[in-house]
Amino acid sequence: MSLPELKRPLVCHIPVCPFSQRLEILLALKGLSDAVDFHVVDITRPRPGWLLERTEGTTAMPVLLLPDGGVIKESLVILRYLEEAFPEPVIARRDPVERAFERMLIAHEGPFTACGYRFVMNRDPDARDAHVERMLEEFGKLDAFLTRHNPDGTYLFDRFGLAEAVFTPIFMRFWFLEYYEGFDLPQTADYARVRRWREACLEHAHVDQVSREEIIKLYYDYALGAGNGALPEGRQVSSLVFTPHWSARPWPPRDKYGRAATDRELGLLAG
Ligand code: GAZ
Repeated sequence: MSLPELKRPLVCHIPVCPFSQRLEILLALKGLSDAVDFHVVDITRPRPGWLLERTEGTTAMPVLLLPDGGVIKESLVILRYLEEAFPEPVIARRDPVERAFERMLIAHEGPFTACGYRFVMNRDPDARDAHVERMLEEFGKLDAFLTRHNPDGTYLFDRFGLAEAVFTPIFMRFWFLEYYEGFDLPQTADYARVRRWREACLEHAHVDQVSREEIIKLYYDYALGAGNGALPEGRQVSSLVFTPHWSARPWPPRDKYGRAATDRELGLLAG
């Protein structure tokens, strides 16, 4: 396929990618899901030529293609662009100080995401405890920030806003830590504030673009240390493929440190 002439901005994305779910959540909050078109890219195959031409060779998704030829990369930048290009209803904070606090919390997302990502991809059982500790440290930082800025509230401010759109997809991906690592936040006062935030984020009406089952099944290869559509040893088909559809596949084994499941056991062979 070649790129048709665009009438509206086009987001090229990988379904189930947390970075593109942020954009979907923001548009849903605004009631503007139709303002932007989405084009699905298969992460297990090489990117189409028309896309590489527009991105000048970079492969990370999401990218936003503008009708005038412009290209916007990086989910947080695209998020900001959408907030400003479609200003009503406002989702990000307007007050300069509140905006700064919002951005400070959002600045935690990189280390937070990377920490969970390294944890799920770890292959060394002896390193597990250290990963748990680092993950709790990251949750602890979020707890401290929320406690400082809104001790009695649920969200960072009075409602689900930009920071929540940024973090919720990551909280959802971290269901894989619960499934493959048996990791969850301890039920202690130390994490009560971030737990309350996370629960409200996960229950919000506009975050239903992906399900827990889809995440667990598609991210199996991450749990084996193979990210971004790479193939674990001995396998022919990535757990991130579109067909067979995830809903038709069995749940993967929880034990990521034991024997890895085969393509057949994972329901990845068509027919
Ligand atoms: N900083 C970029 C942004 O837009 O915010 C990151 C974009 C990105 O890494 N996109 C990935 C990609 O396109 C797909 S989503 N990779 C292919 C390529 O060619 O670069 C899941 C995670 C995670 C990190 C990444 C992903 C994921 O840690 O789904 O949870 C397992 C990749 C939480």
